[in-house]
Amino acid sequence: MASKAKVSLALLLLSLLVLCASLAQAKDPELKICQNQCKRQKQQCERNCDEYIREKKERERQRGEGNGGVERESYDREEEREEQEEEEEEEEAEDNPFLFEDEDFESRVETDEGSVQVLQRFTKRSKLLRGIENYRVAILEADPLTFISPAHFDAELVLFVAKGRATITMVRDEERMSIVCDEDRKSFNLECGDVIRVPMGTPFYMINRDENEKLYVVKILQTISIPGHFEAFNGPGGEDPESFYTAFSREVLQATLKADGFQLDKLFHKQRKGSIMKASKEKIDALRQHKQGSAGIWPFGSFSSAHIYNLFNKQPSKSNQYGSLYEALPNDYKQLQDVDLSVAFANITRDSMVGPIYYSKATKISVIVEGEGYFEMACPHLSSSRSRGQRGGRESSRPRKSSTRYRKVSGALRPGVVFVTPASHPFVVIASRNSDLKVVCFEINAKGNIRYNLAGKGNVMNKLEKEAKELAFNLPAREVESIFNLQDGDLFFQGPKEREEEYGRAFE
Ligand SMILES: [Cu+2]
Repeated sequence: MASKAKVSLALLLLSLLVLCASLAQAKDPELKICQNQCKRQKQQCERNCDEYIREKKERERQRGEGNGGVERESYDREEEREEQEEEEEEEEAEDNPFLFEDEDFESRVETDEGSVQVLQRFTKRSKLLRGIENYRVAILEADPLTFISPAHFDAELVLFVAKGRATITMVRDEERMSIVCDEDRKSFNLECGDVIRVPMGTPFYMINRDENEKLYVVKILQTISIPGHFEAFNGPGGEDPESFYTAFSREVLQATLKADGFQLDKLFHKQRKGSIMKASKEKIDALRQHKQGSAGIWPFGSFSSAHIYNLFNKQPSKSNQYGSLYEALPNDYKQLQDVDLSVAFANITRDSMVGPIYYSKATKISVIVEGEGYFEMACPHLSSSRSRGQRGGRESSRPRKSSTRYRKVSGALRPGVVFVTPASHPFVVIASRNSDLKVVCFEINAKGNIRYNLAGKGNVMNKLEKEAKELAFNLPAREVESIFNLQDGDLFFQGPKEREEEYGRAFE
């Protein structure tokens, strides 16, 4: 009996202790912080689950039914998995691995006022896109009179304003700042056609300063610290967007900011609007750049020359009735040299086409901004059995002396679609009969890149020696020449007359 009493007494003491502890805890301001952290972790976890399901569905879609069920793996194991997948490359590539649509984007920000959609990693789709695995594409849309919260990225960023009017403000690195001038930050008013680079790690924020028009910005990111991956780091914020300050322990924050718990709670728990939010006209007016003639020269860091480059402010590099090409090459715009990128905008007139061309060393990522159409590309990497099927009756049964075969890759183009034309792959882009096709292009490995025309003026075939033509085509040179001289246009041509079938197929 005595031992039973002892046990009950011990239990009583224990529960008293627990009670005291929880009472003490209730008073402790850290409880609230801890609860908030838990809440955030839970939200993060839910987000991860959503992402996992999306990725899983995506893989299932690519591999066809009955072959799904991919386990969630850590980033470390991703590499290993990718190596295993190399074996399956051929099969995977049977689909068009060069075309990306709405479902290939994931939403990183989604508020009532706007969104940031990020295209999946290129290597997630196919190993054939390894050459551009360090690049990511993102699209920002923001309603009129909105503020996009300050953040820095662990990637180089190049923005192209496809629609609307923005102001971007970058905050400068203090050390460099003291060397060159006394400004803490610089704002640039951006218009349609502007290209601007935000150097990696630079804190920046934006506004849509237009009262009526949506802002539409196409971004390319060159990932550096974790190839193929990038993250935004929000300093200002609270619960949503979460501020990275809140990852530090409370003691550290109190000591570094010399603030008490009450002040910290106030500072980091107010914001819940997400990173794109409405802003009053007065605030927008204060945030836009008021100086005339936009930015001028801002000599900090790699910003040693002009900062904004407007594609439409100079003559197009090619233009005729069938279309125009505007380009910002690394030589034109020094900001692009470090990232080895060129940015171009092609406006293909309705019922017209650009190409066939190929780029000697640049891989081109094209984002459709407006209009409809389709593209075709010759690819030697995809399974040859398909190409035999497509070529139908023309296929001879004679044994082949060269093993390289080309498959036609094609895809329907509409706003928001992204397609990739790897270096050296010949391609054409064709606008629909009803609308001009407007395409923003990022060309990776731009330094020393050459565009080779395969038809029309200056085409490569016409540049071969007579004897080389004869030997290579096994035809008299004049016959070869008479054919390659028929088209005298330059780069942009009249589109194909009969293409209902092709067009229909591309839209399937
Ligand atoms: Cu290929």
